[in-house]
Amino acid sequence: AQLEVGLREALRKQEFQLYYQMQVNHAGSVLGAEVLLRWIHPEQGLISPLKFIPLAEETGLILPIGRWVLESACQQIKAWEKEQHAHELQLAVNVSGRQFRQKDFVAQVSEILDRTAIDPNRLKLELTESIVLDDVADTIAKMHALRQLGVSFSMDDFGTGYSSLSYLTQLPLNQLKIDQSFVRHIGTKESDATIIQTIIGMANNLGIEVIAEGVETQEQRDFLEANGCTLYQGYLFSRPVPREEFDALLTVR
Ligand code: G
Ligand code: G
Ligand code: MN
Ligand code: NA
Repeated sequence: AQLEVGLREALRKQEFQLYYQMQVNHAGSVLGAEVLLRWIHPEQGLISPLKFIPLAEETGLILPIGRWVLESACQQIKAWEKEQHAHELQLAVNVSGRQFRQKDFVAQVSEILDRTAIDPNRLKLELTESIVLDDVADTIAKMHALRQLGVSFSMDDFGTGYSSLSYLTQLPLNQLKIDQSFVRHIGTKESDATIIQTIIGMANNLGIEVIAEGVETQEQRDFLEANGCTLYQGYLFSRPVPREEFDALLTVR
């Protein structure tokens, strides 16, 4: 309850901050970043989204929070454009189920894109399998409408859900994101290596990109590259960092 009271006030008090975790290609070039929400609580310090996102979902606070994340990410894209700095970077934003199911979700995104006047191709939305499966027809309709606007999609945590291959081919996806639980076991668990190879094969057959998350070691990265996955995200490259640090990392690279 204490946490809920704080969460209600957090937007108004500007206690949320966006962190950015770079996504790189095989050559190490930064192609974009995943946007990860952080709550800097005045007394408790940094609170993980693992703790407050479920509460935000339950209470419906995820709606204004999710909207703020989208808007802030688009403003960041605009800022990079203006600074002639990193103007080609794509930002991937996590979308929650309740947020995506809103009747006017497409209109909200459209309005934010208009207001911030960014190139919609710079925005990618991450959906999970459970969001998709919750209402496949609604998901497909919304994805098509958003794709019309120029927005792209990544399937987050891929391989952990109840993926049915039949719905996958119906979704206008741009990318599959291999879940870090599989990446973690590269070199130690043969079955996870097989799952990774299968996901990469599926992405190739669907004609879409595949990115691996949670890449922590050179060995994992090399295994992924050897198997045809050339996009990576993980601590090997960078932890999620605040905007200033992210800008500094870009400059160094
Ligand atoms: O960095 P990490 O601890 O950031 O994130 C923990 C979980 O919180 C992940 O599952 C991530 O997808 C989720 N998450 C992080 N930021 C957001 C956000 O802005 N919106 C939603 N819905 N989930 C987020
Ligand atoms: O559920 P989602 O995939 O959106 O969440 C991404 C989560 O993974 C975030 O909590 C982020 O901080 C975390 N993360 C990103 N890279 C790594 C990594 O290399 N190792 C570990 N253990 N976690 C990571
Ligand atoms: Mn994600
Ligand atoms: Na994920």
